[in-house]
Amino acid sequence: MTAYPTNHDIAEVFSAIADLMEILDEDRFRVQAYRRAGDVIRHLPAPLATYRARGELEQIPGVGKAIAEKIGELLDTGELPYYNRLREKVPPGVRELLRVPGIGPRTAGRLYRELGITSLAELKVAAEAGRLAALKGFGAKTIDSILQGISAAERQERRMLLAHAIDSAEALINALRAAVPALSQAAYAGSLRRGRPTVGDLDILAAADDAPAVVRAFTMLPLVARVESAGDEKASILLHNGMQADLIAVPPGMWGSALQHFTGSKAHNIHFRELALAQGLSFSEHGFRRADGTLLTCATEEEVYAAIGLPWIPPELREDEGEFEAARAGTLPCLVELSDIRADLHLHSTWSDGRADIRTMAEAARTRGYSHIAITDHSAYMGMTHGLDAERLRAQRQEIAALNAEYAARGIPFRILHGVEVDITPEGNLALPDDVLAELDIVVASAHIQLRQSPEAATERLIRAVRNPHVDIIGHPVGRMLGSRDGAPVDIDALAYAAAEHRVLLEVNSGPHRLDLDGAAVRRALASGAVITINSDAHHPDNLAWMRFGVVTARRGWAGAAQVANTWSDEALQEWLSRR
Ligand code: DGT
Ligand code: CA
Ligand code: CA
Ligand code: ZN
Repeated sequence: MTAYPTNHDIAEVFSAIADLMEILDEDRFRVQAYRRAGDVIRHLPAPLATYRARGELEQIPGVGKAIAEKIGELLDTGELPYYNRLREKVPPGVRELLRVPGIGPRTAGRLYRELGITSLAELKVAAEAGRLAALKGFGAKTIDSILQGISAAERQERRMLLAHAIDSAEALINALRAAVPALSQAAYAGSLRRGRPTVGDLDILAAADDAPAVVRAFTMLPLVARVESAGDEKASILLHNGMQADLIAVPPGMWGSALQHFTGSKAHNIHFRELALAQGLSFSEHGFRRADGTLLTCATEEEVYAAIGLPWIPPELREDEGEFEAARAGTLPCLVELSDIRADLHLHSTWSDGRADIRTMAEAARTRGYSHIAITDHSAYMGMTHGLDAERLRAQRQEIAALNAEYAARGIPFRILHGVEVDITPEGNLALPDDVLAELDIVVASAHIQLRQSPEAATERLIRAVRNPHVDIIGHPVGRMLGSRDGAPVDIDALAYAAAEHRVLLEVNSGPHRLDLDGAAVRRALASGAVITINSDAHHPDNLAWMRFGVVTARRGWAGAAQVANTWSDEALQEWLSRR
């Protein structure tokens, strides 16, 4: 843990304590108390340090004297001896079992205490060997679903977030460029280039006259922990951060065909090769082989697609979901680009759980060339004292008005919209009254708790929010967290239809764990006539840069700039929202 633990860090500690106690079969009520504390802290609108400074820790629901003391210890030292002692009693691999869908702490505890299982690998061996049947209450069906869960957990473990993968791929490419001055081109391909929310491995492509020298240099980069295989054109390595990377090195004249091939997807490539074959061309990463045996090489991807009579297809569309048909018909969309974005309509500040004040967030947005932003701090909800209520919203409004006046006086064409991120209750009500919402420039409505609902309830919840005349944006509509939680089973078509009718924007939240709506949902939403907005949901000025991941996600949903409301001017946005 870092020297200054965040609410999230501390919440994780309490959740871990609850898991460990449950694994050890300790008192249910104490387990529940820690679990509740973890959940509540995770959703607090202000830093725990602020609560403590005001002597209000024990006013947080679920936080009593004992937990308040532990929060204090964690804030001061970053450590909790009580937690460390618990961890010593349970091998680390036992908590890993919880990643298997269907295995909770109680089951993990029984697997550990009754069968001595201390890791996913051991669980797999035991399940396959039929040893789980020895446990009371473990029928064939349970064991079967555990086996399926294990492979799901294994798959998940190996995939990384797009944002992390891009960071590493760019670092690798920069290091390679520095090591090989004669490199003519280098780029990442694979699912990373297609912008998938998670990525299995990094596929790096390099072009140089001396391909084997590039492979050698690649395997010797300091970032590389282990070389798994290496030849003249290819190498597979493991990075120190645990990521797997493939390098393919080609002569510059083959760059286009290699880039096309290694970008994928596999389904796109299969369809592509069928189309090529129909024209008597056999395609591989080396180029097109004609019937007479001669090779047609392609230095650019444009040449690759042109060879079979198609325009270049953007990588984000290459999933064989209609892109070939659109390319042939000349109806490929002109996709939104990062440079089209001129606003970020979901930002937090220190007024709730953000890490920087409004001015700092605004200046970060100006640095990015934006013309307007919305500050949308959290509403007070679930009895939280530091979310915004009517009174604090009024105070915040004055601060924003003063900043806007300052920009106007300095002749800077930049405006801060005063907004809020208001909670949608499980029933679809909003956590602030209508007259308070009416005073705001823009309202983001989001669901944060109790996302496990039936499809009907989850959809109705959001549609009720859409129907509120003050709501302008539905934030992270599905509520998924990549790697830890599926989203709510929202009917995207029904939501989008309602959003289009009531002129409410659907968000593509750019947070690396969210990317919500995802590409497929964006495509459906646009088809139902909805308009989207791509927002960073930044809690820190650095996080405004997440916008690029949201843009890639929207592109995977075939979104053009006109369908993304934050490519519009402030006036155009106001005009659109007011015409309802
Ligand atoms: P990932 O890594 O699981 O997120 O997904 P991709 O799409 O990056 O897949 P990967 O790394 O296995 O391969 C990268 C691309 O290279 C893939 O999209 C298509 C191409 N490719 C690689 N191996 C094969 C293959 O055996 N057959 C075909 N058709 N294409 C391949
Ligand atoms: Ca890959
Ligand atoms: Ca690969
Ligand atoms: Zn937010």
